Amino acid sequence: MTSLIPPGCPTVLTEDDRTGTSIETLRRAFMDNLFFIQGRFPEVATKNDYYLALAYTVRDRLLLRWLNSAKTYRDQESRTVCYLSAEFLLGPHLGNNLINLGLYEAVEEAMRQTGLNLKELLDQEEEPGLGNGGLGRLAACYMDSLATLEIPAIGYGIRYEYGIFDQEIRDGWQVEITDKWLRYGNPWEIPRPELILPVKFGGHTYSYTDDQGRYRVIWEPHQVVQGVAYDTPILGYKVNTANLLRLWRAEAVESFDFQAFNTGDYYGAVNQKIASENITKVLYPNDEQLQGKELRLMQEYFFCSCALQDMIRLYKQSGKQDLSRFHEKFTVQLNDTHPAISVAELMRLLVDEHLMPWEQAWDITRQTFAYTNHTLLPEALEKWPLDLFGSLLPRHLQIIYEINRRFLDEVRLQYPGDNDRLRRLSIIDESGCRYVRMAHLAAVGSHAINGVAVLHSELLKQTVLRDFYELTPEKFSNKTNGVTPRRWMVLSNPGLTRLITERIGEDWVKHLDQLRQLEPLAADAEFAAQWRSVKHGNKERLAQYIRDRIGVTVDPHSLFSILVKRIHEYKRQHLCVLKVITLYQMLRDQPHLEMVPQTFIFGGKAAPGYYMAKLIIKFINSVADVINRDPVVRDRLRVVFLPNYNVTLGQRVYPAADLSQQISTAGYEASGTGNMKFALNGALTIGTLDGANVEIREAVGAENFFLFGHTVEQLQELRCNGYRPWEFANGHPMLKRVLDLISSGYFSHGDTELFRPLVEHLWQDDRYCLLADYQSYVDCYQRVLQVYQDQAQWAKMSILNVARMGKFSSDRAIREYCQDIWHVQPVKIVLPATAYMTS
Ligand code: B1H
Repeated sequence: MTSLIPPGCPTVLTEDDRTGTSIETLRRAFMDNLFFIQGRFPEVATKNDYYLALAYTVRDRLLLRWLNSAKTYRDQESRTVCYLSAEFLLGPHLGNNLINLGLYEAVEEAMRQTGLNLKELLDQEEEPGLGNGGLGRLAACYMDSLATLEIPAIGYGIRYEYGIFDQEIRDGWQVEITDKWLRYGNPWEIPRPELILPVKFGGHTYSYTDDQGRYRVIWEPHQVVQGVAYDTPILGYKVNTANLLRLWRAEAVESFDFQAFNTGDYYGAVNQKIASENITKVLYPNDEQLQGKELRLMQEYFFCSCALQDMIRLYKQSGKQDLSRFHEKFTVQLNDTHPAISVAELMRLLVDEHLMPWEQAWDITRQTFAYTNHTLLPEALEKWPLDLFGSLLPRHLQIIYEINRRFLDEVRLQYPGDNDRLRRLSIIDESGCRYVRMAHLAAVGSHAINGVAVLHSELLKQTVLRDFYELTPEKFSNKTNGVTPRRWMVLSNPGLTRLITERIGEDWVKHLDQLRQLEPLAADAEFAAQWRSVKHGNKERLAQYIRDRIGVTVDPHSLFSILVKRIHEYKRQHLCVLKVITLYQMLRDQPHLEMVPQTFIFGGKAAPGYYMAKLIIKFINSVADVINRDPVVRDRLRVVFLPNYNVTLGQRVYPAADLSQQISTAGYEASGTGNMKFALNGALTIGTLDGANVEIREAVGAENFFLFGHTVEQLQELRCNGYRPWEFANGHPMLKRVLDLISSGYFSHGDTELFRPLVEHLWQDDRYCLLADYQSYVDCYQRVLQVYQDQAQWAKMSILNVARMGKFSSDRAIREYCQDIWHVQPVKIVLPATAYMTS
């Protein structure tokens, strides 16, 4: 057993205020922190003071586990997973840490005894929005599962000063507000001002032969910045493992350049400082759209260099000087290509700075890295213009050329004379302007490559990485995404959690497959009634939130049909709006038509520079305005756009959904993870055969899933024959009426211009085939409404969905990564019997 307590040190056995978990101790510790950390007494304390006092109370309990984990890993020299990601979309910490510590109820009671309401304190926390959407949230779910499975792991990323912008809606349009998440301080991170690493940019290289006859390259940078580590503990569920999330902030090397000051260039020195700090100032808000900005490349290189230098530092701490076993200590996962520059950086560190022979360094590098691809969208595939790349990272460009030269030599051996193939495989794109293709760098430099759902992994092999697949098929595998049931069920849906646990015990939280024990209960009328009542309660709470937030009243008895995710044309939020307008037309045509009352709820952010996406938001809001005002349809149809969709709002929304809309064009959504969160909370899905929808449908049974739309193959055929969207529009009277109504200015106060770009694009080009899928979507929706009228049947399907969704736990996904790619084992963390020491 490891202990932080030096042998022979006297210890106290009483429950300590920093580690104890009784209600009384928690209450005392909380007051202590209010006094001595916040410097407040109750009469003047604000809610935020109370929140921080509680956060520090919880943090102490985390730190105990974290320090023991760190010490154990160090003592045992544990093999460690490093998850490199430009985004970690964590969501609020407090509630999650209480769940994972098993202290939620105790703290709730301690707060009650203090006259406070835990829920209100939870609401105080500003979520760290250090990600755009699914990719960043996946990294957060994986950190939770790694800790829960007791796998030694470090998450490396960027401590953006401003995360994803806050969205406001003004006159129906999105307005972006800077996310000042650090404004009131961040109690969950521990700055490590002494842990700083230099990162070089620009300048030039020169080479020479050293006195031992070795060819050496020196990189003389134009600029050096320093990375400062900020550490956040990530605790597993009801285990003592707390792993490390280490985020880097950029600083000027000297906060005050005395030399410049003395020579009179004060402002030059100030500018230098600002330029350095700009690197980690703000998250690029472009989900799936490469920006090609120099600062973005600087961000990527900055955090990768810090991460790799840090790993080498940790490796050497264990007394080993020679880096020949680096890949045995660490396995590094590249979360998409954003950290792909790591391949060249590790080569540089090994070859240039640690004087390792190229071949050996390349061996280690390839055995260290594995690469996850998250998208097939051409506009998201990272490539950097050669001159930009070379001026920022001159040494890396040389290294990439050398990697490429050796790689293409191997390809030549396997495919003599096949120059086309060489061109397609090359890390350098030479067609027109020359680029570095980051996906190729990642693929060449990794021993494993995976997609994030079965369909996506197959398409990856057939399209974007086809030539790589032909070259090294053994590297490829699929790892279907998953989500953590701790945040996405236990924390966000306490009612459902209680109901499930009453029936099947609590093991399902860690072994989600056990939800299957609910299957027989699908036929149990009493259970179904309880199930429905939990859902209804959740819908009432969301309805209340909607009323408070945007002043729209929605009926919790209506069908809640929800579409929340980033706004993107391929995700087809506007297809759903076409459907809404169709329903509206029907109700206008037949004012007394009996129809299931429905509430359509939308939410999501658009990239600030993505015009169409912003227009779609305006479109949703404009349609909502007209419909919600129309007395003819008002009690049967409501449309709501919830501003500022983020993790916190997701936690309110998923538990309240009846219907989950997963309606992307087949072949475009790599996996999706919202689809899993909805289904795990008892929503039924209407969806296309895209991403993980395919596997969700297989798991829950085709009869419990509302399928519509063209398949990937059918779309391919449609396009091969020349897709003519106008034929679909003209061939469907209802669809044509809907499009004409929009064009007439009906939803834009008579303005016929406003939505013209949207409608014209659909008529003429319709890249994402909305019109081709419209009929099938509308028909499918009719089936949804039919089933919904039979509430017993709906409840049964909902229970079966949850019972069969166990596969989509991130624990399952992480187990697969551990077995097939990382080859790591769990390490048990044992807390010392006495948690604290006295002198
Ligand atoms: C996903 C991204 C992404 N795929 C570039 N790609 C970004 C690409 O800032 N950028 O430059 C940011 C994000 N995000 C998503 O990953 C997929 O669209 C989802 O289908 C998938 O579920 C998720 C996690 O695998």
